[in-house]
Amino acid sequence: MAMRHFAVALIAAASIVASTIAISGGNVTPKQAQVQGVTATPRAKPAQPVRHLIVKLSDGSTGMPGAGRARLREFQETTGAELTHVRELAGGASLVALRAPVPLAEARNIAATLARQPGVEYAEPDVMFKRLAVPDDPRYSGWQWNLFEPTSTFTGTLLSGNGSKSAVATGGANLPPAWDVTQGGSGLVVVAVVDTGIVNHPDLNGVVTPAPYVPAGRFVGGYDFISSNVGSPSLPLNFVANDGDGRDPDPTDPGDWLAAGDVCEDGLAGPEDSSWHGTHMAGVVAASANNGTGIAGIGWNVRLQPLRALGKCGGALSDIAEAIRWAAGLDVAGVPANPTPARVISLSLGSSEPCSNETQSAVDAAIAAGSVVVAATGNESDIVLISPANCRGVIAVTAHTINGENADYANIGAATTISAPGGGSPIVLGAGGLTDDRNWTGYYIWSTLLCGATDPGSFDADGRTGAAYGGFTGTSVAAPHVAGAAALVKSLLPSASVDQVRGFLVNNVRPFPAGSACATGGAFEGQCGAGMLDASAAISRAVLSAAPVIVSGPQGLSIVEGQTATLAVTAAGAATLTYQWKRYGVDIAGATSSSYTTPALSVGDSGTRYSVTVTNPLGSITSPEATVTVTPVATGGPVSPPISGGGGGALPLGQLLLLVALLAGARLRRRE
Ligand SMILES: [Ca+2]
Ligand SMILES: [Ca+2]
Ligand SMILES: [Ca+2]
Repeated sequence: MAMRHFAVALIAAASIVASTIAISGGNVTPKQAQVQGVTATPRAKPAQPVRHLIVKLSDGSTGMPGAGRARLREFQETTGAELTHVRELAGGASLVALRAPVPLAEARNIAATLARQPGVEYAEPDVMFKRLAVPDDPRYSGWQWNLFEPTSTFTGTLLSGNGSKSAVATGGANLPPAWDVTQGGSGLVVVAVVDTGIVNHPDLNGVVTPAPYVPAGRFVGGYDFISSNVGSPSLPLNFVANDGDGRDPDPTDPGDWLAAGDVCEDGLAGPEDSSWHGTHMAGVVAASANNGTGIAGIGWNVRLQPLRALGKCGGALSDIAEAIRWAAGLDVAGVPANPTPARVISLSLGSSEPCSNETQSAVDAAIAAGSVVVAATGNESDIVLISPANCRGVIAVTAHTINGENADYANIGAATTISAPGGGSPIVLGAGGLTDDRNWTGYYIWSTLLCGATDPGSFDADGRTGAAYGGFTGTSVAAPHVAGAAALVKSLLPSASVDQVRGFLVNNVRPFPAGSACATGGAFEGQCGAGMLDASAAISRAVLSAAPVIVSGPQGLSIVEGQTATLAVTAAGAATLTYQWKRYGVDIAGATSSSYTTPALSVGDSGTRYSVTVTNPLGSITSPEATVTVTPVATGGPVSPPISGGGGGALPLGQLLLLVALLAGARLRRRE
C-alpha cells in the first residue's frame, strides 16, 4: 500500500495509545491462566452504585405511569425500596429511580425480587457501559497494516528513535482487492457508531474547526442520547453528558476527560485525558480515502451516523439501548425520527454483565428492522464476552495483532463470532518477538483523533491542538472493521438480510495462523470465532449474488494507424453476465463478449470513445467511456520525442504525460 502521500498530509502527530487492559500488579487474567496452566487472579472491582432500575411489565401497554402507578406502590411494599417512575423507554420498559443509590449487588437483589412479581417481564439495574479503550501518551503517527492484504509486507516506523521495521501483515483485513469491487457503492448505506460522539476532522466531514460537529457529505446528522442524570450519584447533574444538558440533537463530543478528584462509579479516577474514542471509531469505518489526507477508512463511500451515548465515566444501559433502537430507525419518545436509519450499528462499548433483557430487546428490535449489530468482545483478557457482544444475534468481534495472533487483552469465548485487527501484544504466537513492540506503528490501529486533553479546542501536554491521527489497540477498534466490511457487503447487496450479511463475513474468514492460540489445536480453539475478517473474500462471494459490478476496464489506449485496438472489461455479478460494447453510446453489432477488438483504425478514428454495458438478471451497469487514440505511422528511423509538438512519429508530449498520469493513477487506485 502506498503511504507516502499520506505522510505529507499529516496534520498533527498524536499517538494516543489505548491499551485497554491492565495486565499488571500481579493479576493473572483468565486467558493468561489458560495459556500458562495457572489460576486466574483478576482485579477486584469496586461496587458500582446504581440509582435506576429498568422494569418491563408483561402487559406491555400500560407502562408505569397511570395504571402502572399502583403497581409501583405494590413493588415498594414487596421490596421495601422507594421507587419513582422516571420515564418510559422505547420498547415498552420503564426507567424507575430508587430513593437513594444502592450497591450493584443490592440493586440486583431488588430487581430480582421485582422480576418475580406477577406481571413483570423483567427488571434489571441500569448499569454503566464503558468505551473499551483509554488513551495513553501522545507521540507519532503511523499506518494501516490492518487494511493490508495478508500476504503483503508492512513497513512501519519506530515511534521514538530512528528506523523502521517490517513484517508480513498476516492479520490484515484484505481491503485492497475488496475496494476494486466496491468502495461503498452510491453511498446509501449508513453505519451508526454509538460511542462518545464525534468532532469535525479534515479526514471525516472535511471541516477543520474541531467543534461543533457539522454534518457534511457522507457524515450525516446524529443524536446525543446521554441523559442528564446518569453516572455516579455523587457527581453533579450532566457530569457524564458534559455538554450542559441531557439529550439533544448535537452529537458533538465535548470531551470525556476526568479532572483530578473526579471519581466514576467504578472507581476510575481522574486525571485522565479525553479519548475522542467515537471519532477514532468513525475514522476506521469511514475516513475519506484518496483525498490526500491522513488515512483511509474501510467504506470510502458509506455514510457515517454519529450517536453519542458515552460521556465522562461511560454511559447508561438505558441510553445505549435507545440509541441502538433509534439507529435502526425505530421510535424513541422525545427524539425526532431518524431520517437516515443505519443498516449497520457499531458498538465499541460494554459492561461486564450478562446480556440484559433491555439490551437484548433493543438488539432484537434493531435486527428485526434490518440492521446488522456489531459489538466488541471486551478488553479484560477474559474468556467471557462483555455485553452487548454477548447478546443473541450480535456479531461479536475479538481482536488480533498484525501477525494474526489473538491479542492478549481481547476477550474470547464460545459466543465470539469473528476476529478483526485490533493491534497490541499477541497472547502466544510472536509474544515478545519482532511485532510485539509498542514503539512500532504496526502495534496499533491508526485513525482520526483530536489532540486536545480536555475539550475540543484544548491543547495536549505537548502543546498541540486540533485534528490528529492516533493509534489505539483494543477490541474497540476491531469491531468497526467488521462494521465497515458489513457496510461494503450491504452496499453491493442492498436487499441482503442481516443473516445474509453476517454469513458473507463469517463464512469467508481466513483461518488463524498455524501455531496461534486460536488455530486448530490451539489453547483457544473454538473461542475466537470463525476466523479472521477477510473483506476481499466476503466481497468476492457477495458479488456473486449481486447486480453487475465493473471491477476494471475498459482502459483508454493508443495505437498506430492501421492497427486494431482491443478493449476489455472485468466484471462480476450473479448468474451469467452478458456484454454489449458501444461506440459513442451506440451498440456495436456482435460485440457481446468481455473484450472487443476494433477493426483496423485510421488516424481519422482517433478519439473514438467506447463503453460496455454489463447485464445480469439483477440489473445492468455501463462503464465509463474509454478513448482510443490513433497515431500516424512513424516515417523513417526510430521513434524519437517530438521537438516542437508538430507531426512526428510519437505521441505529442502532453498526451504522453497524460497517459503516464492515467497509468500511475490506475496503479495507485488499485493498490489503495
Ligand atoms: Ca446533551
Ligand atoms: Ca450534545
Ligand atoms: Ca484520507
